[in-house]
Amino acid sequence: MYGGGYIFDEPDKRQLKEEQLHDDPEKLVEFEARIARGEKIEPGDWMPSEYRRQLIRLIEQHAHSEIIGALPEGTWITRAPGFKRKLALIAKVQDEIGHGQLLYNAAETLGKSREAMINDLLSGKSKYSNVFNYPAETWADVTVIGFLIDAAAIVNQVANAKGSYGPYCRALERICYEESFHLKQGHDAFIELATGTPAQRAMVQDALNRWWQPIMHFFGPPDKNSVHSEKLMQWKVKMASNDDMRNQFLDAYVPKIWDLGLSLPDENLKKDPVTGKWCYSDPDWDLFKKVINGGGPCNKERLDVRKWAEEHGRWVRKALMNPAEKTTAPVA
Ligand code: FAQ
Repeated sequence: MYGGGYIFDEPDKRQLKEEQLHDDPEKLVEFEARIARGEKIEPGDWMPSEYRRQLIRLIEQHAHSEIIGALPEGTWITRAPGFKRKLALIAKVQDEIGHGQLLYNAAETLGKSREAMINDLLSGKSKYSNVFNYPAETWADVTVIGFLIDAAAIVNQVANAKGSYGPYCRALERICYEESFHLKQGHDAFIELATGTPAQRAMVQDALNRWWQPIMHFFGPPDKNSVHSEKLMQWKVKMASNDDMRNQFLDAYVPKIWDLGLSLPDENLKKDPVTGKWCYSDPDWDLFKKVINGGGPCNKERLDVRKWAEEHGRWVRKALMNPAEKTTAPVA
């Protein structure tokens, strides 16, 4: 256990069924009417137990993604090419950790403690975004993350900022302002390589080839296989389906990549002129499942770093909680 006991634990499925039986049907009707009228639900308001459980799951996974997501780029702070790129990267990584804080705060309003969320991340019980389980091998990888993963995150977050749960929407609004700036710095660094020397172009092409499939996975399984979309969309937590978000992303960013004379590793990728939807090869969904369940190339490394940080920061948390008590830093 990291950092103490549970104030709240996510109910298991049997417990949840039990709770749902006690959801007052009249209150449920009124709740759904409020959602239909576009009202925001606030922490003290009545909400069905399944709405609470789903929000905790989604916001918590999002928070974990931000703090784990800082790691691939974080490893490049000391190696960023030049002073200005280094400054921008330091600021971006700090912002991502700040987003994690905002999101943990939003999830806490639903009754799950920070300690319980961190414990669930470190034990592997909670998920975080698939994309952060791949290594950032070259500087070009950092530009692909800053440009395309931030872009993908913005597509998702701009949509969901209009959702039904007040604290999550307000956190997303602020996050989107910062992510938009991240996207600009990522795009700028990406263009610099794409319009640079043959070696720089080759490096960015190689990074695109390796990151394309994880980025296609980022929006989640196809709608027909999405477990949670139906309920989440009914309750306006998710404001666009996985396939719609993927399509929006392709619409906005594939032309920008092609305009730079770069290619994407999918010969079936094209926009259908009749439907306006993008066609693409199905990414490997078995690989996606493996990666999100702990079997990706960097899952162990990512969690090990967080465990180290948790252990080595314990004395600081203890000192903050009990300023009168004598605390000493562990010897490194
Ligand atoms: N990775 O039924 P659905 C960022 C899981 S922030 C891992 O379709 P849902 C910022 C899903 O949890 C990036 N797991 O799920 C940044 C579920 O498993 P469960 C994170 C995934 O929730 C940029 C199962 O598959 N953003 O990048 C993924 O309706 C650069 C079935 O799937 C958010 O978290 C995945 N990609 O839709 C930081 C936004 N996709 O829980 C640093 C909030 C699906 O039943 C550098 N989240 N799964 O065991 C969402 O909008 C939704 O959760 C989706 C998935 C759209 C991701």
